[in-house]
Amino acid sequence: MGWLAIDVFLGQGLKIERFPFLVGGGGQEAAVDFCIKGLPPLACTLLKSGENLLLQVDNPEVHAQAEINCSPLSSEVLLKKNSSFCLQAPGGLLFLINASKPDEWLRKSLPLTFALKEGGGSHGPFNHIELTRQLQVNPHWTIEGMVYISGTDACFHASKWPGLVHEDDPIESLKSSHTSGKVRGVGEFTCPHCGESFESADTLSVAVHEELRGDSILGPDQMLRFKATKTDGYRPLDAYGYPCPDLACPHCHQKLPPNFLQNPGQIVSLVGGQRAGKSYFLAVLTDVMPTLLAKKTDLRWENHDPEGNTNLENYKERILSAKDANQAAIEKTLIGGVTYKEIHKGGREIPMPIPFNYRVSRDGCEPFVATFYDNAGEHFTPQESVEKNPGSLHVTRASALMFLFDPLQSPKFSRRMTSLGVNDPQLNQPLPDLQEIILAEMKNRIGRVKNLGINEGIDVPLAFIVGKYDAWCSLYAEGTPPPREVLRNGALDIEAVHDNSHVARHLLLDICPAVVRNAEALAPKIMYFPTSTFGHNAVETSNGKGFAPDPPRIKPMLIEAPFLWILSLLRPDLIQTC
Ligand SMILES: Nc1nc2c(ncn2[C@@H]2O[C@H](COP(=O)(O)OP(=O)(O)O)[C@@H](O)[C@H]2O)c(=O)[nH]1
Ligand SMILES: [Mg+2]
Repeated sequence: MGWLAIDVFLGQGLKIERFPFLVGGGGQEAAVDFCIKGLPPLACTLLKSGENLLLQVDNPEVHAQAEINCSPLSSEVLLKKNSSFCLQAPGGLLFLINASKPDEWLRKSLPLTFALKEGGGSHGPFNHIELTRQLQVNPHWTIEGMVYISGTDACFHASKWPGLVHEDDPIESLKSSHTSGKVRGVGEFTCPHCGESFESADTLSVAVHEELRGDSILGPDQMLRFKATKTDGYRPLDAYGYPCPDLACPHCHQKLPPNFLQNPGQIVSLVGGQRAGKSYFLAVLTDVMPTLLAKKTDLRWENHDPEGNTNLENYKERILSAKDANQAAIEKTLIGGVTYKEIHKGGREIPMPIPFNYRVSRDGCEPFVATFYDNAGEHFTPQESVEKNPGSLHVTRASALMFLFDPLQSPKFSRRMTSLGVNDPQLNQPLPDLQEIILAEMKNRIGRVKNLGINEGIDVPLAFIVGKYDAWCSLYAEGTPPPREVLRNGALDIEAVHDNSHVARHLLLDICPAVVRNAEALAPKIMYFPTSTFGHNAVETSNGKGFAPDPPRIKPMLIEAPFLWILSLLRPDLIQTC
């Protein structure tokens, strides 16, 4: 057995091995055995009394204000063995505990975690940053709450928590910004979940030990997010000494993708109207890329964040393992559907699209991490204001855009198809064609954030995908050669890309020229890509879920081309052009 003295706020502790044991702020006025900055130079003395401790407070100023486990203090208190105490003195908190294995206790229990009790409720556990944050956002807890050191009876009044600083004192709040866990909302990194910025030093760690379940933002089932103060040399340690490899955003507390600080990834935004085919496109793209790149190039396509990508991977499994179109029909991506998640942002919960991260790499090269989002189409329309629903703001941070145009929604395309006798089951669906509006709105949103002039285009590449080629291919004039393969000898055949683009653009200019003009005004660096996700006409389901592919017949056509073109621009060292 042995007694330990711990600075509650900093989470640093010491075995009490010699007596008398002096505790205080120290400095020139008093040499102390244990220093807690902020306390008067000498705050208390500890003497041995058998296995108990005798706590003496001689300083009248400390005596008048101090409390022990939330009760007033007499000048001498006997601290009985097998127990724990929190001495709250002006300027600091001292925790004393009698532990059976003091060294092990220090190793496993620091930094401390806390439970907050107020009214009938109990909250936490919190680490010291979380406790500060909780008291800031729930000021009434500061008045009524008592804070218990987790796993013990030691407690203090929440109002005495040293992390609470007066906001009107700029120097104090600056000094404390390091320990209070406040994040400024600026920094070189942007969270792929909530879109808020932060510095690498602001990231939180995700606790591993089961006892550390419960997070102030994510709820009681999730592991605690905490600001790490100890590491095992390269990984942060949680309060139980377990290494914690995962990092979380300091704003929304969502887990960041692996290696985020070394390689935060680049956003490739997929934009398009409702029912354009975005969800199928993303699911099938992530399915074909690993095999295609392995077969035709020396590149690897890997699932960069298996945990974060779960929903998209499940989605994909469901389509591709389906026996027929009825099973393969996927729900329309609703704001709030499976590719969305409620994210804590600006003090409320907002549905935001989940970032899906995939990685392209080759030995000896820095991998390219692409972040995709599967937005609901209505997120891109002007009615859905970004202020209220910021789920589409990733387009303003994107390194590249993919606009998925659905010719079957364009009345002009439908008329042309009908006049040529092309009869696709998806024609004449009662959907308003909002695609021109969406393109104009993209320009608006990006322009506002990037401060672009009215005639100024964005400087990121735009892959204009003309989807569902299976349905409209017969609109190409007689004798037009079919789109060409874009991978040749392990490289991107840029001539084939240009040829395919030229033919598709020509057709669009002929049928719906305003769309071409809008797209080119948005992004001068543009290329057109005829693709088909299914490679065959969609089948009408018999269960009323609309249209779907016939899974065994899925044979995508050129679905890889837009991404490979983008890759060749963003990372010419990874994929060469020929
Ligand atoms: N013919 C055809 N239909 C497709 C293709 N890709 C998607 N669709 C159909 O387009 C509709 C909308 O697809 P979905 O991916 O849900 O669109 P989203 O709203 O943009 O996510 C569905 O009925 C799909 O069956 C394709 O390559 N060819
Ligand atoms: Mg969708």
